[in-house]
Amino acid sequence: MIKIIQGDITTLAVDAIVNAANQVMLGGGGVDGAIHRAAGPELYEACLKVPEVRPGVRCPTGEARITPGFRLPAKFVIHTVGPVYRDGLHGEPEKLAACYRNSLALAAENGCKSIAFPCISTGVYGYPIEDAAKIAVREVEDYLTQSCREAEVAEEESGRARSPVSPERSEPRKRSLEVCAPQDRGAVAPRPPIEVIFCCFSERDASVYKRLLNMV
Ligand code: AR6
Repeated sequence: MIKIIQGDITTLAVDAIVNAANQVMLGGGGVDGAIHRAAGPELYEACLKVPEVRPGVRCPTGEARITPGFRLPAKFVIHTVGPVYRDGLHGEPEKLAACYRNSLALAAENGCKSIAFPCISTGVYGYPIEDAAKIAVREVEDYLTQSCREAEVAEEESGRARSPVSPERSEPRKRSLEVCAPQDRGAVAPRPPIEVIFCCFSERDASVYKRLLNMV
């Protein structure tokens, strides 16, 4: 399920809020500063403990790291680093998409059932809101569609295990499984369903998301 909220992400009682951080991951301005202030100095200490992948880089652009939320109502903070926007032709769309995908994957790995995203990269990093929101919506919708398919397949598989199908029924069932899960997922567990909130600071940003999601 997708929701749009206009307001301050630090007030949301969800399992995880996403921080639009920088590579050093030790705080900054914008939503990053607001999250560090609300979470308290423990968040800074926790970020310091995230290992550097190279000097001055705890989280490369497009990747994500997780810490507790400390004094926030949210259980976790997922820190991700969006791209600095140049002209959209220097890998920015791919990097921004990776932020959403990696944050959702990290939330799922940590058992989160709800996650709130700010409009990553659209402040100091200058990504045009219309373009950034399209990417955000696409990635979240893809993720939710995929997790829904995986849940259907898991249910079908457990149903089959409970009541073995007769040979004449097995063919159509197999075909429907193929429709649901075109790629070979092996024994990977289905992704748990997750509620996704787009938390927009401004009314204008919220209206962009509402239009993209046909909520106006
Ligand atoms: N709740 C929700 N959204 C917010 C809040 C808040 N409390 N405060 C700001 N926003 P930005 P970036 C919105 O600049 O562009 C930092 O210094 C804001 O209106 O925070 O990814 C980091 O340390 C905008 O829509 O992040 C990095 O150096 C969105 O959050 C750099 O900025 C993102 O704006 C990251 O830049």
